[in-house]
Amino acid sequence: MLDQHKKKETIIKKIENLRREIEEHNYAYHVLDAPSISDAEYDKKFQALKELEKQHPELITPDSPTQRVGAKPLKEFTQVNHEIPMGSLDNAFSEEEMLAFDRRVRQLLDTTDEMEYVCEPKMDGVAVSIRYENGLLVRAATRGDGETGEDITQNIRTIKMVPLRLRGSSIPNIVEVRGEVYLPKKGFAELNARSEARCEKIFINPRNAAAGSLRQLDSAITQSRPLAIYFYGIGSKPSPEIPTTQTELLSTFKSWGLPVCPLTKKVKGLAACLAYYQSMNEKRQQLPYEIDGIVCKVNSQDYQTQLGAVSKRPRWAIAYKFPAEEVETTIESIEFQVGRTGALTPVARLQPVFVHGVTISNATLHNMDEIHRKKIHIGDRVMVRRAGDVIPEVVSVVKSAAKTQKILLPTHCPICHSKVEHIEGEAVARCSGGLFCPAQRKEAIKHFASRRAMNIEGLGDKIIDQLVDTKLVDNVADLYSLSLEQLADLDRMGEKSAHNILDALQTSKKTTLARFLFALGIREVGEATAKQLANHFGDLAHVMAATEDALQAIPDIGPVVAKHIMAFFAEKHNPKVIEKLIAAGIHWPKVEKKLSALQGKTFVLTGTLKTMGREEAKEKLERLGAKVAGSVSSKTSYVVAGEEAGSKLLKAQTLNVSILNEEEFLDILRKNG
Ligand code: 5U1
Repeated sequence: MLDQHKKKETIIKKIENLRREIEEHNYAYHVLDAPSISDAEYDKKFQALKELEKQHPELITPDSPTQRVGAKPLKEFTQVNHEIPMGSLDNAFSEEEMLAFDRRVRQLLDTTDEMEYVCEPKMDGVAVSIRYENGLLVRAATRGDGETGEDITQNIRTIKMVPLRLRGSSIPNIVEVRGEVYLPKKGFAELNARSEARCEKIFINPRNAAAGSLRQLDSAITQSRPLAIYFYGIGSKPSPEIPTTQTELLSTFKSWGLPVCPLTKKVKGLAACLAYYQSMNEKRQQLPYEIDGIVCKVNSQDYQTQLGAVSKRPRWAIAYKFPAEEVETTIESIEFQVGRTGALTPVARLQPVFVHGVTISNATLHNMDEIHRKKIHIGDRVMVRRAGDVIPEVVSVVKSAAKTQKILLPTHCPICHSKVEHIEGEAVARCSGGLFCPAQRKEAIKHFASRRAMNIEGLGDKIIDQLVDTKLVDNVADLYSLSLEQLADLDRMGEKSAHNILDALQTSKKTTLARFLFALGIREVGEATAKQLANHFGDLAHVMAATEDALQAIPDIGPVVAKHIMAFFAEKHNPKVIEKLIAAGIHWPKVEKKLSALQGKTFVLTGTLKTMGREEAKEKLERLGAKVAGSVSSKTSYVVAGEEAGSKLLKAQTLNVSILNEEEFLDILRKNG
């Protein structure tokens, strides 16, 4: 018995030692950037640990390096509310804008001293927030809309650079750390090469590839992508108190085992920030990862607190973006693409050019007016611009083709041959085929299935093209009656992928009214308008029956959008498709109508408020449904009068409009917030 006990003790010790050693090597490799053993030796230790754990599964702990993958694929991601919202950064694109930033910072802090800044490369990746409790990684979430993200814990655990347990002795009980997950250039090129060989989706840039990898329901797929991370911020107020400067915060991160970008630099004054920007712009081609600018932060956290934030954008930090990349190439031909609403977009097919790891072979020409304005012809040498996620565009002609060929707008749709309509005064020409046009049908279905709409995972563009071409799907409702055999028979589809799509279709049936309205693809109804429609009317029947006046009562909806909405529901075909979708099982929770007491009220702000700026006050009021006007009239509900209020206050008194002082105004915000 005693012998048995001793044996077990030895095994426990062995396992603990192996884990400690592996963690040490991970730390040396990822945080200190100083590998301490060869890959082969590392693998040997890892396999030894795996073997011991296999023999003694009762000794497996969640922070063991072997436990990065293993959880079952998820059905869907759950939502996470960020205790402290995940803000975003203001952008600067010129030295003048950086000058204005520095001036504003010093003005607000009432100092003429040069400011101490920390400059960091701006990783072109995906922001995440990771929570550690008593040192153990317990949850990871995407940024989402800043307030609510998605729980991607399983996927974050697969990234070797993310410690499953924090190191060191001074770890807060609870701490949320924020950083950027990215895909190094080499990993991106390898991933795309693999995808191409398997005829799978090619990612347009490393950021999209990183985002796509984090959005996998099966963490084994995420693990196969060589994701990396750098940490840069904190998302909770940990106790004991953490450091008082950004540089100290980053050093503390390193001591906890969290990797921090080694190119981060503390500098004094704006000129040094600008020099850092220049040096990064020169270095970026050689870096192993994509950066799209630098981030400049006020170092002192005391100052950061004093400066605060406006609309979740800290006033103490700014992203100084690199200019868009431009390359020269030749236009080989021009085609017209037909979009969801029938809009014809001229697209230039280019002699392929390679920019920062991405091959560009198409660029948008926007519309015919642009072609004429820029004097573009087939065969021209042109400059093409690629900026972030947007589709590359032709900027200008460098050298005209020897023999120019005029580009003409087709009179008939290149896809369905319906007449092309060009309404006087509108830049866009449209195919008049409506849903008869396969291109419009395909685009409508792609939009319906897209992530922010019905989020039908795996139903990619190529599959939708095939479904429409083979006439299996005519409208979005047909998606829900597809069979396993029909899907499995498509090109490059196996039974497993077909199963996954059926599962995703099933999952998509549980949605929200706002998503459903957005998914319908009504012209000019984006996500924000769809949300407003859902909140305002509360149910689908009321949206469908709304009059033009009722629609225009919503702040963002003017006569044009109202007409598009009415026209959509008046088209005989559309209510029938909606009926079929509901019959197929699409449902959503009842919408709690969020009619604020301030809905329909008009405010005018005058004078200086002590507690917030004019913009902030305006935004707070608008978020509560109020309108903010620039001048007082008899229709004004309230005038908020700060210090040194002037003529607007006098006018309010003359017109007998209710006047609020700052205290009363704050009270209204509190009661309705
Ligand atoms: N490097 C870096 N990226 N980045 C992004 N730092 C950084 N800081 C951010 C964001 C959104 O936000 C903090 C300033 C709150």
